[in-house]
Amino acid sequence: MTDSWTPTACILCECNCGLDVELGGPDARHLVRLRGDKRHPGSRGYACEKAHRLDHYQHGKDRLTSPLRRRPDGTFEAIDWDTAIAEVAARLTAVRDTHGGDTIFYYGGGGQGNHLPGAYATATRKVLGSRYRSSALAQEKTGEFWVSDRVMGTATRADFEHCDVALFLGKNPWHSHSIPRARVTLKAIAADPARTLIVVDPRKTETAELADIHLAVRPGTDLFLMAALLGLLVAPANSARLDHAFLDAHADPGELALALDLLAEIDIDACIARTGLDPALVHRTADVLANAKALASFEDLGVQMNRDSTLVSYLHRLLVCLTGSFGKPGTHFAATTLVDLGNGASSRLSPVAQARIVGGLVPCNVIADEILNDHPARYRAMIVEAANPAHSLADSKRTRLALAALDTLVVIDTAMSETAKLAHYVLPASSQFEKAEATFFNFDFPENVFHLRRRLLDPLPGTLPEAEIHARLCEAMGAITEADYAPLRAAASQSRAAYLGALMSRVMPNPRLAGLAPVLLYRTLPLPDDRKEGAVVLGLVLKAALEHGPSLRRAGHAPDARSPLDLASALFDTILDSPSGTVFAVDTWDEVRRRIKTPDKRLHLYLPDLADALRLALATPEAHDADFPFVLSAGERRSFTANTIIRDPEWRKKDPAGALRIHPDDAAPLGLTSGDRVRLTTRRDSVVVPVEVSDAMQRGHLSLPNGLGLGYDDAVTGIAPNELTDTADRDPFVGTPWHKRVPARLTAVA
Ligand SMILES: Nc1nc2c(c(=O)[nH]1)N[C@H]1C(S)=C(S)[C@@H](COP(=O)(O)OP(=O)(O)OC[C@H]3O[C@@H](n4cnc5c(=O)[nH]c(N)nc54)[C@H](O)[C@@H]3O)O[C@H]1N2
Ligand SMILES: Nc1nc2c(c(=O)[nH]1)N[C@H]1C(S)=C(S)[C@@H](COP(=O)(O)OP(=O)(O)OC[C@H]3O[C@@H](n4cnc5c(=O)[nH]c(N)nc54)[C@H](O)[C@@H]3O)O[C@H]1N2
Ligand code: SF4
Ligand SMILES: [Mo]
Repeated sequence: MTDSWTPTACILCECNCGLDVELGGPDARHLVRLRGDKRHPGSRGYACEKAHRLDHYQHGKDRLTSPLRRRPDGTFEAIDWDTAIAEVAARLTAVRDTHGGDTIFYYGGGGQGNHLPGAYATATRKVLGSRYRSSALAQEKTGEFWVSDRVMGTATRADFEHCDVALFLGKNPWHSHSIPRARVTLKAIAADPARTLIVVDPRKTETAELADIHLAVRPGTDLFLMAALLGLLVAPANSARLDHAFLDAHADPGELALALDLLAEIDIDACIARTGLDPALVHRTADVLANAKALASFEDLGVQMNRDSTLVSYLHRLLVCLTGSFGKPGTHFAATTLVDLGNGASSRLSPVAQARIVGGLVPCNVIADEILNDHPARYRAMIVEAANPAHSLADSKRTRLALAALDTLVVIDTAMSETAKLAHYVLPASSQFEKAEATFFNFDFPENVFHLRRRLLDPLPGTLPEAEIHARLCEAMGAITEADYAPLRAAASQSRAAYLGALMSRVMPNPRLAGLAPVLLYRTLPLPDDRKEGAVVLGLVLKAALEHGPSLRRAGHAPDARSPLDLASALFDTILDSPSGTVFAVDTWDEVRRRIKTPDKRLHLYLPDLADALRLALATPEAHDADFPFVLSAGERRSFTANTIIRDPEWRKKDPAGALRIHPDDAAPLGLTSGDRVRLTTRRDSVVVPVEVSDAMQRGHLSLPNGLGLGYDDAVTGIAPNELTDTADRDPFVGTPWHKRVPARLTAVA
């Protein structure tokens, strides 16, 4: 039993707030007290209510403690690690040798708190020749990535701490966070009469309660709102409102003219009518946006998992550019990254469904289509790591069919997830407190933070960190031998400089070894036990030192470093020696303005395919489906939801059953009061769920929480949202799901 506080981080959302933890309980393995870590340079002591419940993650009853192999009758038998690694290696190489590496699909790689597994998995995938992959980002951000890449050559985040106008489009940061110290920042904006908080959400969310302007659009009409706002912004009387200096400096002039023509065509009144909003409020909002000195904006799932999502992303991008909201304090920036999580469009298509791959990710909604057919290029095997697609992909019933149709499904997880239950092999990972871990959600600005958390506890017996699992798999497949390790080990015994030299001269120029670098580093770089899995970070830091030298140098870790190698080495040492995280890059707004990375360094504001689709969408009348009069938002973030990271329902201090939220006028005809149950039916399923009658909802709009419906202790709590969704409901450009727009109906339960 120790009574000292040890630094770590929260793993429940992408903010990864620094935490101090006090261990206690049996074997001192429980996270008994938790508080925000003031030394963490990003979160600076901030933490929300969820962090206090992390022991429910560490001590879930369904933690896995042995590799499992599926028997022909569908039950599992425990096997030892040597057998598991040998058999998984043999089965995956057999698939590769028979059908080609392209038929081995990789899903996941990390969740909200752990991205090192995905980094190590690149070695295993390289050996297998597996090129197709996906993750949850292809359920949310790929439309925004695709548009941002075409318009600006980069994705952006925004500086809410210094903006005078903040716009949240389909986002409830009070609960979902995603910006550092969200509640502090939101309250500061709300309290300052000189700053304006604008929230676009059909619900009166906690964030909307704080807002100066709440635009409670009719669900799914954000495209019309954005069109109206942009139409107002470019109206001839208002053209002084555009940031002409910014546009003259950066935009392609011909395309700017075309974009302005496109926006000038918009029938503003008709668009406003579609949103159900008071026209005066929309006009006032346009005035606020036009007069903003610094606009920070964030689009999220309310629009990204909704119809017209990519078109909304396009109009949002136009708003950012036309108002010059890029490259100055309080606006958008492109951060220095250690790993580019999803930037970059690509011209690749998925092999069977021929769906557009953005940021290297196959659209989640076509994964089942890629498997359930007899096409020779169909995926035959799948590795799922730190993700739960049988629960998180649209249409769980179809996902289960697809996973069952695979020759081999290998799941690497800490717990017996819905996906693990379907696997041929389950490989038990050590928890995020039982190994060194980190994420690449590093979006702070101007000081960007990286936190390599140290191992807090010994691995639960029977489990292994992913780094070890991938190293063993690569070795078992015969892809790496002692002969590959020996020169690196020899160099390591001399000095860090010799080691980096060996990496640069022996590993990087050799395509076979370069692909295996994560495992080579893990096996040969001498590190303290509690930081071992951080080895791959040296490779990432080296790459960053080569690409972003000035930003890294400004962080001051190696003021005298002469070469990128010295810089990388010094920064890596700082990372190892900073248990609460460290600032790894410092940027300037001048530098940001140089990060318009389209091939000609210009903003491309007119995207012809999206412009045509916009014209069509604005001219298409609203369709009504009498069978499904309600719009169900399937997957709201609430006070105690965190995807499927914590499976024990006891962790949720509020809303234990995960109620369906409904407006009083919709509840009354069915005789419903809070706590009553109702039957909810969609095209894919029919379930019975308790309701919470709430004035925050709009009529006709229903909302279910995200991450419920998990099996635990032989019981299932709440509704798994994707039993209700349909893969066909997806964006036509990038295949993102319409989880916030599920056609539904309600009937009384006898
Ligand atoms: N507590 C908690 N926090 C989380 C997570 C979690 O599971 N729990 N998950 C993390 C993850 S993975 C992500 S991606 C983020 C997501 O963060 P958010 O995008 O903020 O999360 P949601 O609650 O799913 O959706 C946001 C809002 O969209 C609104 N919405 C629904 N329909 C529409 C519509 O038609 N138009 C508009 N404008 N809005 C609409 C909903 O009412 C909701 O308030 O949260 C992260 N943070
Ligand atoms: N209907 C609907 N569906 C949605 C959403 C929605 O709003 N509505 N939201 C979508 C979004 S935005 C997201 S981000 C996804 C989230 O869904 P997924 O990306 O599938 O991820 P998680 O639910 O976070 O699952 C994480 C898994 O990692 C495991 N795990 C935890 N720690 C470790 C570890 O250290 N190592 C390993 N190997 N495994 C570990 C957990 O046990 C769990 O099984 O869901 C998406 N699905
Ligand atoms: S859930 Fe997110 S905001 Fe809350 S403490 Fe954890 S990382 Fe921070
Ligand atoms: Mo997400």
